[in-house]
Amino acid sequence: MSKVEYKFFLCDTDKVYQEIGAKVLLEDLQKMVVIRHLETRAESAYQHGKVGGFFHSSAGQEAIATSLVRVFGNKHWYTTTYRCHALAYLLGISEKEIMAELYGKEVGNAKGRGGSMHLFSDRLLGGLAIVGGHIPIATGAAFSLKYQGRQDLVSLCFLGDGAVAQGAFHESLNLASLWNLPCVYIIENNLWGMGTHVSRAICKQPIAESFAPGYGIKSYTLNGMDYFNCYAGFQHIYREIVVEKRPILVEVVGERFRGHSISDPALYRTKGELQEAMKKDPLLQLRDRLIREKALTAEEYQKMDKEVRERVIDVMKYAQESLDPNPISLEEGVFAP
Ligand SMILES: Cc1ncc(C[n+]2csc(CCOP(=O)(O)OP(=O)(O)O)c2C)c(N)n1
Repeated sequence: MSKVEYKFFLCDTDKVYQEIGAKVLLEDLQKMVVIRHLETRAESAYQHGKVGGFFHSSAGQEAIATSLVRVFGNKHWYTTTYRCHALAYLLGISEKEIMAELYGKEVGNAKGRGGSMHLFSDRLLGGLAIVGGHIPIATGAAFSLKYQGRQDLVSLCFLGDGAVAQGAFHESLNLASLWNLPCVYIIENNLWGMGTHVSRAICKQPIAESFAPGYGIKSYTLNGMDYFNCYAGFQHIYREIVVEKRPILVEVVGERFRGHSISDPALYRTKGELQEAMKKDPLLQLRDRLIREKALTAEEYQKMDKEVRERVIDVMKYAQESLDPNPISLEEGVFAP
C-alpha cells in the first residue's frame, strides 16, 4: 500500500484551544467518553445475545462528529450511514433511547424496529444502511433548503470512503455543483471498507482533493484523530458555505479501532498496525491536552470516566428491563402504497 500524502487543514492548535475554551472542550471530551462507553458496553451486550442485527462501532472516529456538531449545532439536516450511534447521541438522542433501540425495545429510538443502524431524530434523516444510498437523500435535503429559501441552513452528509465508489456519490456531487446546493459531504476515511483497504477500492487519493475539482467544488482534508484540526476545519467550512452556498467535499482521515462490524475480527490488519493507530486515540489526545493545560487532572478524568461507565451500565439495565414491542403493533408505521 503506497503512502498517501495528506495536506491537512492548517491550523494553530493553541489558538483554537483558546478560542473554544476549556469548559466547552471538557464537555466535548465527556461526550466522546459517553460514546466510547455506550459502544463498548453495547458490544458486550451483543456478545451476550441481548442485541441483535448488525452493530458498527465508531471507536477511534469520535472526534469527527463531536467537533462537527459543536461547530454547526443541531438545527441543520444531518444524514449518515449505519455507523450512526455517535451522531444520534450528539444530536440529542438520549443514551437510554439508543440503548433501548439496540435491545429492540418499545421505548427505543425507533420503537425497537430499526436497531443499531437506523437511529434518527427530527434533524437526523437516518442512520441509513445502503452504502451510498443516503447521499442523494442529503442532496435532496440541500435542494429543499434552497427551494424554501432557508439561507441559514445546510445539509450535512457523512459517508465512508467505500461509498465514494458508488454512482450515487458522483451523481449527487454533479447535481449539487450544478444547482449550487448547500451540502457538505464529509467522507470519514477510516482506511477500510469492510476488509478492503481504501487503496484497493478508490482509484485516486487523497479522495476529496482528487475528486472535487472534477465537480468544480472546493475540498478540505482534516485529521480525524485530532479534535482541534477537525474543529478548525469545520468552522472554516461552516463560514464558507453560508456565504458561498456551494457544496463542499471534505475528507476526514482517521482509523477505526474495531472491526467493520461486530462480526469482523479485522484480521486484515496486524496487531502492530492497530496499536500504532490507537496511540493516536483522539479521545486520549484531547484528555492529555486538557491535563497539560491544567484544565483537568488525571483523577478528575478517572472519576468522570467511572461515572459515565456506571451510568451506561444503568442504561443497559433500563434497556434490559423495558418491554418488547407488542406483536399486535407489528404493522404500525409500515408504509405500503
Ligand atoms: C449498496 C451496498 N453494497 C454493499 C453493502 C455491504 N456493505 C456494508 S458496509 C460496506 C463497506 C462500506 O465502507 P465505507 O463506506 O468505507 O464505510 P465504513 O464502514 O468504513 O464506515 C459494505 C460493502 C451495503 N450495505 N450496501
